[in-house]
Amino acid sequence: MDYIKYEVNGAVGVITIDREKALNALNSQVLDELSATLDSVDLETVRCLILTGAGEKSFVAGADIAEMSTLTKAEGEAFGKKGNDVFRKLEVFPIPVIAAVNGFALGGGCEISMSCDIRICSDNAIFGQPEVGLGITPGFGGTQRLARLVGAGMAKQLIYTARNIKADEAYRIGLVNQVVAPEVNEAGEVVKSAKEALMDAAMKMAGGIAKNAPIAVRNCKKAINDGLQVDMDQAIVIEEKLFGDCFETEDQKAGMGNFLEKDKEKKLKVVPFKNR
Ligand code: DAK
Repeated sequence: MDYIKYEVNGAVGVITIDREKALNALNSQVLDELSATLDSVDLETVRCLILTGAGEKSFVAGADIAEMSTLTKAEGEAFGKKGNDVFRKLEVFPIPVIAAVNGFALGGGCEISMSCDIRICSDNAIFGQPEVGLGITPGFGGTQRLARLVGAGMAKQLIYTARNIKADEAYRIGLVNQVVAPEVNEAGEVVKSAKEALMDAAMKMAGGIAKNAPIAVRNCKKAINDGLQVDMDQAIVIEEKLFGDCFETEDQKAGMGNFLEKDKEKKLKVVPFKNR
């Protein structure tokens, strides 16, 4: 792989988009490599993924404008489909994916972060959908996912004006779950850079998710994702089925058994998930 790094740290996998010279912009090769990396994740052992960009300056500065600039209509559609397929793969990936957004998350960068379950960002992060300034619409799901995350009115304002927003505003409108500042000592010296502090926070959150019952966590992701696509009557049925699916698993027996034993010290016994 030229542009994607994948490391596993215990039950947490970290995918890094590593094309720093172009601020990690998404070209076809990056998208192909990201797709192949997701296919290679060992779901028997990895329980949460973190997606980030290489360096301190940029998460992903968008789709690759140089590559897109000469596309025909048909090629543009094919490029859009390539991106949408990978983004959708992330969105419905069986385990949670946390976007650790370091710096610019513009256009396709904002869109890929929105395909993840949770976004946390460094305090220097910048989000935006600048496409209308480039003569195109957001093409990797931005019109759909931004509206679902922050509401139609705010999404329309951000997309029509192509205005970039800083981390604090992204937090205020609910686009990100957490903003992480660099760590400074009493003398005001930076002891942990924005990126290091961000990755620590992402690892901490991922570790917290990974220690919970994996079948239950997966079923929660599916229930939320699938339930949001249908009306409440159907959504409740989706939840019932996924709730029922947790029973008779070792996780459920151990988790409830431990509680009933009143053994507070005993940790939930989490068994490796078996693909079904
Ligand atoms: N694509 C290609 N290269 C990029 C890039 C991008 N999006 N962003 C930055 N780079 C490259 C720069 O060209 C530069 O390369 P060199 O000149 O050094 O070779 C290098 O990264 C460093 O960038 P700058 O020199 O510009 O760095 P600055 O600090 O001055 O500025 C910046 C940082 C993030 C403000 C600036 O680079 C910038 O404005 N970048 C573009 C941001 C942007 O507009 N992103 C949205 C792209 S549009 C669709 C499918 C997908 C999409 C739409 C439709 N369908 C097929 C329907 C998605 C669209 C987008 O994502």
